[in-house]
Amino acid sequence: MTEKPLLKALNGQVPDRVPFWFMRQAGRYLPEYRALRSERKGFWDMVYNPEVACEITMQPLRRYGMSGAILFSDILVIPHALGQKVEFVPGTGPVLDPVRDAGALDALDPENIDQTLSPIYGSLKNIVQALKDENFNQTTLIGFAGSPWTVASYMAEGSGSKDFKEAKSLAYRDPGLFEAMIERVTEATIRYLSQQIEAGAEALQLFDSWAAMADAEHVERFIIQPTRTIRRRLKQDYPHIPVIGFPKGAGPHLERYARETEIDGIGLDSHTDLQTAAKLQKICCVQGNLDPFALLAGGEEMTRRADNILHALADGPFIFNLGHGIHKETNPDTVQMLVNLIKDYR
Ligand code: 1CP
Repeated sequence: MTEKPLLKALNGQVPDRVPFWFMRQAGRYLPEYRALRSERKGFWDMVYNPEVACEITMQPLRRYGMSGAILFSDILVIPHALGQKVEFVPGTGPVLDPVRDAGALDALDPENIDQTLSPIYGSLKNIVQALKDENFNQTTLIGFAGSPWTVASYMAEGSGSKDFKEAKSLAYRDPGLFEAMIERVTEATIRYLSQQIEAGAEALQLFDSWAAMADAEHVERFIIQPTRTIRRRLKQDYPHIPVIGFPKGAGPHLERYARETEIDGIGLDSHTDLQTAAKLQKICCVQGNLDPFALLAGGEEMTRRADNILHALADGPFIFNLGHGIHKETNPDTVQMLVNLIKDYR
C-alpha cells in the first residue's frame, strides 16, 4: 500500500506528517506565475500547453513542498470541450455563450471531448515525470473537475455571477432541461476524470464552488445525486483512486453530502466550525479550512486559527487546506509561515 501522506489521510489513516495543499496554490500571488502569465497570449494558451501547465503546477511545490500537486487547469474546460464558446476576458473573467434551450444543449457533444482535452492529459504526464525528476516522491498528484451543478451554472449563466440568476431561473423554469444539461456534464466529467487517472492523477477533487446557491431539493437532485454517480462510476474502474468533494457553502447539507455521495474526503469552507468538522471526520477524511483572508492578513490571528484547526482535526484523517482559493494579493512569505507552522505540528 501507498505511503504518501495525502493518500493515507484519504484512506482514513493518520499519516506521520500532516498533509497539506492550498486551493489556487498555483496562481497570481506567485511572482513566477505572473512572469510566465505575461509571456502567454491568454489563459487557454497556458491550460492547453502541457509544458507551461506542468511548470505552473510545479512552481508552488518548489517553494513550499506541498503534499499535493494540483493540476493547473480550470473547471471550464468541460463546457469548452463540449463545444460551448468559453473565453477568459482580462479583468472580467470567463464569458460563455449561454446554454438555455434544447437547441443549444443538443449542440454539445460529450463523445468528442478528448480532442480538446488531450493536452491536459499531456500536462499530467509531464507532472508525473517532473515530480520524479525533482524528487517529490511524497507528493500526490491531484486531478480535478468542477461538479456538474457548478459547471452547469456557468454554462447557463454565461459568466461568473453574484447570484447566478439566469442559471437558477432555468433550473426552476425547466428542470428537465437543466437535468439534461447536468447529465451531459456528468458523462463528460466521468470520462475526463477517468482519462486524468490514466494520465497519472492519484486523487481527484470535485469543485462545487457554488453549492451554496442550491435550495434543499436542488441539493439532492443536482448536487448529491450526480456527485454519487460520478463517485460510483469511477470506483467501478478505479477503486483505489480517492475523490474529495468540495461543496462550498453547503452548510446544513454537509453531513448528508458526506454520507450519500460516498466520497473519500470532504473539503470544508471557512464557515464550517471545527466541532462540525470533527463530526464529519467520523464519516470521511476532512480537508480545510483556514479562511484565505486570514492568510492574506497573516500575523497572530492567522497563527491562532491555523493552530486551532490542527489541534481539532490533525489527529484524525485530515488534510490542511484553505476554505477557498488563495487571494491573489497574498504575500508568498506569509504562505511560508503557514507552511512552517503545519510542518512543525507533527
Ligand atoms: O491568471 C489568470 O488571470 C487566471 C486566473 C485563473 C487561474 C489561476 C483562473 C480563471 N483559473 C485558474 C486556475 C484554476 N482554476 C485552478 C488551478 C489549480 C490551483 O488551484 O492552483 C483550479 C483548481 C481552478 C478551478 C476553478 N475555476 C474554480 C473552482 C475553484 C474556485 O475557485 O472556486 C472556479 C469557480 C473556476 C472558474 C474561474 N476560472 C478563472 C476564474 C477567474 C474563475 C472564477 C470566475 C467567476 O466566477 O467570476
